[in-house]
Amino acid sequence: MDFLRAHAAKIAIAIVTLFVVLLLGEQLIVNRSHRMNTDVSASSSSQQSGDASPASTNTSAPSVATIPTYGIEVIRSMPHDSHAFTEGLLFHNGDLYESTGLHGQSSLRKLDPQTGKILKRLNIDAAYFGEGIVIVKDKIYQLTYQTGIGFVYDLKTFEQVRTFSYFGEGWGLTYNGESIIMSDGTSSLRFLDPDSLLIRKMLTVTANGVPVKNLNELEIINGELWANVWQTDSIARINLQTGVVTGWIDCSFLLTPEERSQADVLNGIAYDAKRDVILLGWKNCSKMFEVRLKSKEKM
Ligand SMILES: [Ca+2]
Repeated sequence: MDFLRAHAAKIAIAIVTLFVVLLLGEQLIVNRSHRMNTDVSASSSSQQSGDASPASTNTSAPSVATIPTYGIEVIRSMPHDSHAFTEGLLFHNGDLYESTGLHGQSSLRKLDPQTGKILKRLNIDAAYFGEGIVIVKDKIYQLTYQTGIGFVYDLKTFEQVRTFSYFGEGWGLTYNGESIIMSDGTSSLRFLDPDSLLIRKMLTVTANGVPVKNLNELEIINGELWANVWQTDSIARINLQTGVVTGWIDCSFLLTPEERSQADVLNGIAYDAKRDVILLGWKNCSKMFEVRLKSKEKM
């Protein structure tokens, strides 16, 4: 008892100190808990409001770029030989040229660009199935589908001046001022030297990273490559450097149901730069259509 009496003051101080320490500790814990609750509440609120906070951005699904579809407006229709199994169309110095296919019906034609009337025609040996055409300088080049032989004609006389060979199938042709560009039914395009007709490079066409096969008739329009996709009424607008499809053009509305039932597939694209007019044609269709691209997206 003497010990307790002697140290009562110290013991009392120790008890009070311990009580104060415990009280402060409890207060600190309460404050910390409250701040955490406040933070969670703020974070939750910002996500629900859909703002551009990193949290809401990170939780959103990865977006896939949508390739726009462009509209076209019809200027006029013009007559077309419904017996012509169109495999290629092009303008050259205001004149219109057509290649037709099928064994025994293949031909090279020069047409009146206003009336569609056949001005000049060269029938091709029935052993060959005419395909895409292109004009470089004073020569017309024509592919022949699966026979691996191309014909080169004099532009004015249609006289055959040489042949060339290629592997695989021959579908469409066009010219970008440097190379002849050739499609073969796959997603790959060949860039050919116009003189040697050897391959300079290959380019794969893709849409959203996926190869686009069945590329068919070709045309260069204001620096872009246009290619229709076989068995569809769609034309792809293609970046010539990257092969990326930057837009689609839906041409299906051009044909009436009756014309659609009579015609085969879309397979003619020709651009007259002087008039800024695009001519579209279907195989065995009695009409061709002069159109212009609308400046705005269709949808
Ligand atoms: Ca063409």
